[in-house]
Amino acid sequence: MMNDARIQVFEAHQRSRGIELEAVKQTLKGLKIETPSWGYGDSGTRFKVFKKAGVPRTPFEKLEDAAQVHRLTGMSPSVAVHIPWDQVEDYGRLREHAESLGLRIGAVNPNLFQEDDYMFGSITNADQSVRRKAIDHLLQCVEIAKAVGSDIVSLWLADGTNYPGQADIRQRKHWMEEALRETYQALDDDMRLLIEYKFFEPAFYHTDLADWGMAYNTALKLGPQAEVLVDTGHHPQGTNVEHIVAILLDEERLGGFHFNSRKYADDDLIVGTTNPYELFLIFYQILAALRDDRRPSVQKTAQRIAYMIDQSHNIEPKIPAMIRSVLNVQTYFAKALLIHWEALSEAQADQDVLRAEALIREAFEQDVEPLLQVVREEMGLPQDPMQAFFESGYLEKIQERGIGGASW
Ligand code: RM4
Ligand code: MN
Ligand code: MN
Repeated sequence: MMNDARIQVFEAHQRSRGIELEAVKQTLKGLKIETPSWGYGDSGTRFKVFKKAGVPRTPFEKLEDAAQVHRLTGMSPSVAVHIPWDQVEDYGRLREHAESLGLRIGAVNPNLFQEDDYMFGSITNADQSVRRKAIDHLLQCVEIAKAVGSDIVSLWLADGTNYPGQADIRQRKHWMEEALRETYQALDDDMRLLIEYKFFEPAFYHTDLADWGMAYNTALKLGPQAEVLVDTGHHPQGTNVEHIVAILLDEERLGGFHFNSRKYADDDLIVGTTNPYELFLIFYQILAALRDDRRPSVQKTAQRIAYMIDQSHNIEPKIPAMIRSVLNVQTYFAKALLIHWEALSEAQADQDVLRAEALIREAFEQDVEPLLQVVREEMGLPQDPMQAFFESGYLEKIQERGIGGASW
């Protein structure tokens, strides 16, 4: 039941802050967050994969679980796939299955890190036949994207070395650029290649695409259909991720996000659990770009950002973990929508440091739950998607799948 008094208090409070709630609600209703097929499967650390009962056994069942998240949150109509984890004989059938569930298939992620051949690298391997094999996989993923009706191929390259002197870093860079050029050329005009960077792991000395600058430089060389993907867990400690976001927006090359939380490394925990202020500040930069009427092309970049989740649920039940993640993204997005932009511009023009900081923090501290309740009601969604999921009987139903579902 909606708590009317709480909503009235919220609305009155926002009115007194000078916030136009209708526009905020409209923007909130448009927020879409893609969930990853691999987040529904079993995963673990290098020490252990805990096998859970009820985990999807096939890509088709992963889509069925993802459909629950969308049904209850109204925010996740697309699902990213990873090839070969989600390899099927007939991609037309996979697409139809997604559509029958009210979903579509989103980013296609080539996997260039699990074959023995790739021990010393894939598209940067000194062995020409391994490079060829890796490029062929990239090309196959472009074709799969076309077959499932997706316009995004999203590449994280695991290539790197463990020791100084192990390989010729500059030669590898050229091989990588060659491979990505060939991949880029296979894209249809309306497709995008997202390039995801990460500073370490599985390699520990150097990684061929280690940071946003390398990813951006590569995208720039490839052309306008290549953009950078920011995974929030892929930076050294202390990195100002929202600054990177602002720069990539301004350069019109921010293609998408992999949201997740981290405390130490690439922890892939439920988004918003460790550093919610960072998530909020990322949205602050995006909303600022969306409002920048002087720069229509930056606005366009901000409008088509692909928001995706990239998590591994090692110990927690996967579907509710995904629901929590989607709801957390929505919460911190909603808070950023409550920034008082005009007051902020004035404070910045006056170089009023304390007021500017206070305006940002004040938005972060707003309780947006009443707002989200109204939005959910207007969208015909359950007031409490988490509770609705636990009451739906779906978790009990999938127990019949038994133990031994999909895992990497
Ligand atoms: C990587 C990276 C990729 C993800 C793989 C499984 O660290 O985040 O996006 O696809 O993990
Ligand atoms: Mn990622
Ligand atoms: Mn990662």
